[in-house]
This record gives sequence, C-alpha cells and structure tokens, in this order.
Amino acid sequence: DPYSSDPVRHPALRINSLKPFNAEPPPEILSDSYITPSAIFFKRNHLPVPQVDPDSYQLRVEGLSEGVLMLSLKDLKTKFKKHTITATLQCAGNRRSEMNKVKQVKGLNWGIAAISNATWSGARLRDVLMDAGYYPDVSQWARHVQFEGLDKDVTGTTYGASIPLNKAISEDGDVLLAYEMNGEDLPADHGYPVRVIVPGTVGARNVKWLGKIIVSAEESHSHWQQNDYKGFSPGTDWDTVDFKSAPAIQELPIQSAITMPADGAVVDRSDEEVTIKGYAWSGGGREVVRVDVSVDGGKTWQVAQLRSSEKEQAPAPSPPPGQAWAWKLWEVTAPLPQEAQELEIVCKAVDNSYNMQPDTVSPIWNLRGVLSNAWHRVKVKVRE
Ligand code: MTE
Ligand code: MO
Repeated sequence: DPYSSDPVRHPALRINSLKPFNAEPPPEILSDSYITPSAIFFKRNHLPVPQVDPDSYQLRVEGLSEGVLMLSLKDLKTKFKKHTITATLQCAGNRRSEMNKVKQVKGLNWGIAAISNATWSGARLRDVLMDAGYYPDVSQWARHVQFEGLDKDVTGTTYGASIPLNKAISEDGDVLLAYEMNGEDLPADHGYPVRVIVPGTVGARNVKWLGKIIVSAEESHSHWQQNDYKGFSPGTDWDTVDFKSAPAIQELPIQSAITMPADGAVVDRSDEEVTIKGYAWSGGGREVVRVDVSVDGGKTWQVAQLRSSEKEQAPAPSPPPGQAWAWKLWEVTAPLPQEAQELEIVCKAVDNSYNMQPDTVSPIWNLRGVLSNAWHRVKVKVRE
C-alpha cells in the first residue's frame, strides 16, 4: 500500500477521500481562529505523501544561465533572507458540492472549507531565481516557472504545475519557497520539507514536497496544468470539452461563505437575534472591502464586521494594494424577522476592484465544479 506511510491526521477533519487523503475542517471550527491551526488546515493530496529526508534533500533549479543550481535545505535557510507572509490557500474545487446539486460534476465533493489561512516562512522564489542566474533578458524567451513535486504515481509521474514568470519574479508577488507553516517545520501533509506558496493563486499551483523548479517558455506539461483546473461554460460537457481552449486557473475570484450557523440549524424565537459568522477572500491580492449579509434570502442586507487578525481589538494594518493575501473573517448579529419560521441566510463579498459574487450557481456551473463562488445560502429554522 503506497499510502501506508501517510501521516496520522486530526480526528475532527471531514474526510472526502482517504487514499489519497483529502479532508476539510468542520466550518464552525474554521472561523474560530484567524490563523488556521496546521492540524485542521484543509488537506488536498493527489498522491501518497512522500517521505523526504531533510539531510539529503536537494532542490534542483534549472533553465537559467548558471546551469543547474542545487540547493540543500540548509542552503535555502541560510543563503537567502527569510520572509514571512500570511496567506490563504483555497482549492479550485472549494464549494463544489453546491455545483453538484445543480447538475453532477466530476471531482471531490468539497463543502465550504477547502480553504484555510496560515503564516508561511521561507526564501523568496525571486531571490533563488536571481541566485540561479536570472537576468531581465530571460523574459524575452521564458514565460513560466514550472514546479515538480516529489510525490509520484505508480508510473513514476510526479505532481506538477506552473505559474507565470512575472508573478514568480515580481518583488510584490511574494512567492515563497516555504519551509515553515505557522512558525514550525512544514507538516508532512503540507509539503515537508519545502513547498511553494503562490499567494493569491489557486491551491493547485502551490506545489508541495518541491523537487524541481524549471524556468521555461512553456507551462507545465502536467495533467493538472493542461487537462484539469480550468473553467468552462455551463453549456460545455464532457463530450464537447476542449481543455486546450481555456487558460489554466491562476488567480481565484472573490469568495465568501457562512460558517455559522450551519444549514439546518435551529434558533429560538426568544433569542430575538442570530449571530452569523464566515470568511471572505479574493485572489490576486485583491482585498475584501465589504461583506453583505441577509437573513431574508437577499431582500434586505446588513454589512458585516470584518476581522483581519486574531483579535478584533488589535486590527492588522491594511496590506499594500495588490498584496492582500489573507482572508477576512466576518461576523454580524441580525434581528430575527418577525413571523418568519425559516430564515434564508445569504452572504456576498466585494473586493477592492468591486468584483462581486454571482447570485446563483447555474450560470457558473462547469463540468469540473471549479470556481464555485455564488452567494452562499444556509437555511435556519426558528423555534417558537
Ligand atoms: N503539491 C503536490 N506535490 N501534490 C499535490 O497533490 N495538491 C495541490 C497543491 N499542491 C498537491 C500539491 C492542490 S490541488 C491544493 S488545493 C493544495 O496543494 C492543497 O494544499 P494543502 O494540502 O496544504 O492544503
Ligand atoms: Mo486543489
């Protein structure tokens, strides 16, 4: 069993698939902490977790003028300045289960918690590329930076993905070769000893157990870059889809969801009000500037209180424009509408480009169930 050396996992995780391991935390735990504890951070593996010996680990960097550069874990930690960022990772398939209700899609049936937020520390990819001989003329022929994981399938094929070279090399891009998560060594499930963190970019490009970096004229040839993680029209189905016709997902669209109360929960009329909590995030470093919440299915709205640090009392300063990599947690207390026996609670977020979420799922349905970001709705009963 290639999965026999997979690590032990937190029992609270909701398992989507055991081999490979895919799991998300219960939503109400997710919004308990601004920084998601690593043990309950969602886990998305396509393959068995590789066991990597930190002493013999070598990262291979190729495609630049210095030829091949090999870096040990110690080299990464000592030759390059250590940077720390707080960044949210979201799987392209987060909230896929809502698309499944409209019409069946292919993929893991994620709820609303294939998203989590952590601090990441490591060397800047930019600094490593500079050390490997990057010079501005490289961008005349190179367009992409490819990453290969050390996790393999039975045929020896490794996980792989790529990002645009300009994101990789930009000073403001904050792409890290991370060796720490939440102040500790990366856990096995999250890419020990080194993973790429591409803030603002879909989870799939944040390659774990990083083995190789290739500066290239072409995108990664991997299945996951070429024939997966792409968006299509609701009118496209498996008999008509041409994966070459759509770009690979990189930056993700605006997103928000309600973590509390849960769908089907019951509130007491005598409480007179209901407290609603959730998360909101946008890709590409766009900052969430507002979350609107309704308890009557979208007829009337209230603005939620946003939180961007562990404690509301100590708000974090706003990040520079284009570098809002971390989510916001939000909360609002709404009076119970008189006589309603059931509430339809709805949330929608707005980012600083005034991007907003679509109101329903049908117009954004796609065969792979990715980019599922319609207004999130939960129904709650009122007990008299
Ligand atoms: N990297 C490798 N090497 N293998 C993988 O299976 N999964 C990707 C990405 N990086 C994956 C990978 C996907 S699809 C996602 S959403 C994120 O890792 C999940 O990261 P996490 O497990 O740390 O939450
Ligand atoms: Mo993913």
